[in-house]
Amino acid sequence: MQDLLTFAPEVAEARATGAAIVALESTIITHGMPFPQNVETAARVEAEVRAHGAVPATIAIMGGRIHIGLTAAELDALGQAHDVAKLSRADLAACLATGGIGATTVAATMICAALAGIKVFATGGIGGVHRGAETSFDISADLMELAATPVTVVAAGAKAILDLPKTLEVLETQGVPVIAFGQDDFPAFWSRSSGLKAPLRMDSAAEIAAAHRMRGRLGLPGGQLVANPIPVEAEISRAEIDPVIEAALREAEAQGIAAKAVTPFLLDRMFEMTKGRSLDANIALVLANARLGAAIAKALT
Ligand code: PSU
Repeated sequence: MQDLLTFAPEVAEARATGAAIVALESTIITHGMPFPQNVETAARVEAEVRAHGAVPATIAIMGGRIHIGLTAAELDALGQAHDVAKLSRADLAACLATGGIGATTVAATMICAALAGIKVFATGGIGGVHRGAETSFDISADLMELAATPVTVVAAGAKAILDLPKTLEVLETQGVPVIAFGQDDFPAFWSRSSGLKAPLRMDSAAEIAAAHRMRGRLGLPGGQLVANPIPVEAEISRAEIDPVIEAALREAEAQGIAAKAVTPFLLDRMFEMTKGRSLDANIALVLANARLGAAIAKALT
């Protein structure tokens, strides 16, 4: 297995010394944000992890290998590359076997992080049950991965473009602990509250780390979803963002956008409709998740 993994020098050193490591995904770079903000944000998120006492490991697939940590040049190349595959559990092995270049979603990043022995992963928002899933059956593989792979994922909830009540239902069915951080409500990505109560609440990184360890002791497979609300100053209220989401969803439907293309299409249209505000909020929440991820990773060492 180790011959499939390429560790960046700082990640290799952190592994050797037992330092805290936080995994970061690459789909947010290739399919979640426009260039150049994607590359700038990726570098800022890595810096934020370092500033809070952990080592960042951005994960991507290149040249038939799983890269655990990218150099600045690799990050820049990935951020500008076209035709990067968006990889989930279903297509990770095929991309590795054929030597393609692939960005890892939440699901694929969890798989790679677990292979590398990394317990904590910070991102923006997980995929979930799409609106209209009762007919489209579009449910992100991220939810099933959280049930299968022992990584604690820090996100600002699930993206509000989704059906959040159904997303919480599937997570419950799959036995995934959903922990709101510092509040009772499940956050809604751009907004601090979805209006739905989260199943669990914790107020410290130490508690989250203890719960992660306890799942291991019980032999329960799967990870945890830590739902960290966007910082107050960066929030876009639900009243403001909901009509934008509705408009973007109508366009996606009219244009017949389906499957993996849905989330990138919606994020891109919302960026245009909010004149960049949705992206500013997205950047702020990822940075906040990087900080909390570093604190949890440190508590786990
Ligand atoms: N977080 C963000 N932006 C993103 C994503 C997360 O702030 O673009 C990506 C993650 O990689 C997640 C994916 O796994 O969106 C969900 O895609 P889908 O809905 O197609 O499963």
